[in-house]
Amino acid sequence: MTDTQDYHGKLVTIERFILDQQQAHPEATGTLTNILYDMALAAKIITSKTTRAGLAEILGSAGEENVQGEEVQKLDVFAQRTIFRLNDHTGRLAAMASEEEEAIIPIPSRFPVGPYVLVFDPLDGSSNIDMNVSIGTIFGIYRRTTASGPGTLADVLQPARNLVAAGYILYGASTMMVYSTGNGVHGFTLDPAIGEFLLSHPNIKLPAKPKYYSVNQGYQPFWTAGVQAYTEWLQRDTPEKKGLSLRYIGSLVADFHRNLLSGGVFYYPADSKDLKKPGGKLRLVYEAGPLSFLIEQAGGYASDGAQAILDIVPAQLHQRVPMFIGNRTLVEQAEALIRRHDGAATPA
Ligand code: AHM
Ligand code: MG
Repeated sequence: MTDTQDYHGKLVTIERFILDQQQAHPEATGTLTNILYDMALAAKIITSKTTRAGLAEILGSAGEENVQGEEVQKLDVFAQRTIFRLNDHTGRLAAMASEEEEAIIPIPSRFPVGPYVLVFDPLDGSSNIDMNVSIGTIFGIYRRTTASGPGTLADVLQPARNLVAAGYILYGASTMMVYSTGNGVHGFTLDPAIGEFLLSHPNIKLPAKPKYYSVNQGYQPFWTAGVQAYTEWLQRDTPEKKGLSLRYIGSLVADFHRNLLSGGVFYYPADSKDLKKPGGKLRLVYEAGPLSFLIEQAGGYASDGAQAILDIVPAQLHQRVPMFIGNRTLVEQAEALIRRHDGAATPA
């Protein structure tokens, strides 16, 4: 196990940190390490575009389009292609799956396949881009379950408890990459002057005293009685906590990151607003699953209102799931109030 205390006061790049973690596991082949490096590189490349988002059209119409003969790409498409291209040829993955693609993404047949699968949301919260609000990338890495050949959907449809690594990249005032390989949650901040991620948040643990609750309260009329009661409970002083303040950015990575550092709960419950989305909005495989893995590593808990999200076996790639994620006491209270007010079968 890496003793993150060793790093106190030292300049530690993400490469060194990941390598040190690998060296604590003599049986490791380095394959997982290299996938994480590739995600860090993807983060730098995507950052170079997201920080110029407002300029894309100006630059495009000023000549970029003519010179390159192609249209300025939408940033989410750019992020998707960046992650795909960095990972398609390395021989480390058997398949990928992304929010941007309907089916799983095979490794092109001219390249070798490897032992892992990568699931990702290349640019979550992309409706915020035009307003210069933080956005993020979410990813998870599984060991494939099939023995050989091209990866299959079955390799991807695993419960998040099977994740061997998960993380996110936050494109905010700084770019951060936060990840876990099941040995704590560690955060790195990109120093744009040197182009390196430096260890800034070793071994993140949720603060015991939560500060915030995060939900789109505009949907309150469409919530179940259980979710209404839960929200009222969060707002009140109770023996477990002081009444919480509301913070909601509407960008999952940014909301999650803030609550991870401050303590609190984020929820996107099932509601009756859109009957086509009975499971809420968020996706199990590449949004809720990886973040649930991280929150447990930070001492918290994630639930769909009835059970641990980590235990849900996905039936479909783009399946939606209600999500309550944060400090364990807060999430367990959501389960209790939903059970009491909505009955055991809800909310999915
Ligand atoms: P997206 O995957 O289409 O970007 O949507 C996901 C986003 C999350 O980042 C955020 O938590 C949620 O949608 C916000 O939804 P709403 O506007 O309904 O509150
Ligand atoms: Mg998304």
